[in-house]
Amino acid sequence: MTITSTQEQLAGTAALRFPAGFRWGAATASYQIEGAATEDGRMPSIWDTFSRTPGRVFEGHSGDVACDHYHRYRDDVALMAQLGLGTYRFSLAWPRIKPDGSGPVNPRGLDFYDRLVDELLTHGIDPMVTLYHWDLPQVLEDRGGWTNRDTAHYLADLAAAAVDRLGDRVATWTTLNEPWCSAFLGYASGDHAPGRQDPKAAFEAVHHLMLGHGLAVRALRAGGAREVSLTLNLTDSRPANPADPHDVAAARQIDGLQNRLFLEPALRGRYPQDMLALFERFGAADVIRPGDLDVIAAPIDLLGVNYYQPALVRARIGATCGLPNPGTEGAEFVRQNAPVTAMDWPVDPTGLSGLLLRLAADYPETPLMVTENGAAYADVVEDGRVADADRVAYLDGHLRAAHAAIEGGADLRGYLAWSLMDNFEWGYGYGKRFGLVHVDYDTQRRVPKDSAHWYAAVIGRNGLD
Ligand code: IFM
Repeated sequence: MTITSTQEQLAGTAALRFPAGFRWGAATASYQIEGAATEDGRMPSIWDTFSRTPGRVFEGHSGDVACDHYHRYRDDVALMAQLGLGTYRFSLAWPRIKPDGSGPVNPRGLDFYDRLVDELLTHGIDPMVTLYHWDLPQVLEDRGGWTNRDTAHYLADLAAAAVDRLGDRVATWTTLNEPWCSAFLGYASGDHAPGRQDPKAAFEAVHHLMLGHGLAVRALRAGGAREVSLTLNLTDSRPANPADPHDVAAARQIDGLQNRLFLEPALRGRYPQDMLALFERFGAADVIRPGDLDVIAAPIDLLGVNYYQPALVRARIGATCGLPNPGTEGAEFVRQNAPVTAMDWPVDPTGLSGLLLRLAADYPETPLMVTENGAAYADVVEDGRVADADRVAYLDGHLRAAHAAIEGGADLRGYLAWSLMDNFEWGYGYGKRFGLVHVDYDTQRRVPKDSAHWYAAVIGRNGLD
């Protein structure tokens, strides 16, 4: 593809079509939408505890009710069908399925997902199941959480129970969603549950999450899973001044902590040297045992890419970039000259094309799927309508970027918007709206936004006009 045609695509001036069989869908996560926090045997997760701790979550919000999807899943699936979604990515609530974390399965917990999967299939929608999207049973955190090696084995037990019950109907499985967040937001900055601030614990968590991923891949394969994946939140880390070797080194450091720390063990069976140095510096290296990396590198069929924004990085003595990763001293994020979303995240679709092309170049054997991409804006319902032109522009730009990456050789199999509907945005509570569908949390009324109608048309024509 010529540079001109890439620019035309990103500028939104060319009609384009995705490859036949491209998978279109949307994603959610259990704690963010389900509610029913104490029903049918579910026990607390670390997010129940965290959101009950004063000062942790915006205005004391919690996932107790959320979008009440546990009770409204039939209507929500009907809505998905109206939008023409072919794939729905959702996660399992570990404390529903194994209320005490490691012990017996609670059949009523799995019953819910059984019903959901059947409902999806009835509507012709492929279920894509994530095992772990952050709601660790609190009882496991009380035993050390992800700093405890046993947690990795318990994740594999969860995988075995889930695939045993759902594997006859669920083809695509994901072990972890965004282990970077679990480790660094959960154990280093404390912005996420369990709210710890301990760099050593964060690196221990990285390794045990990755070990859990590898063990869960094994368990899923043993249970007959047809397609197994891992989802990472990756970024395109760029030096502010590419001619300055210090900026280049700072950008590489951020790339290491957010990308290579997870990509390399999963896809190449090794931690990069610069990351191993950080395990050592923070006293966490001894959690890496002989043989672990072979387990972690169990082949996967698909790499899930969650992309929201690129990182522009410069070196500055005495600075920290604001990332919660220990080991980012001397690196600083530079504000980009780009519009921002309600999260204050810069909108730059070229980061997605750059990232996908880099993954295609570095890991050509692994097919890719965008498993999350989207934006929060301050949406309002007026006369029954949500006119979210800014979200449409965001999605349009990123789909053009995804298409450009495909044209450039990336084996991109699908795109899932984040999120199907507005939901509990972790520390921001219900204050940030990422949905294609607006949710009124007082009435639970759903209103598809303009972006939902626009996305349905994109799916219908398998591309953009
Ligand atoms: O809401 C989250 C999701 O749970 C994980 N990826 C990023 C989203 C937006 O912050």
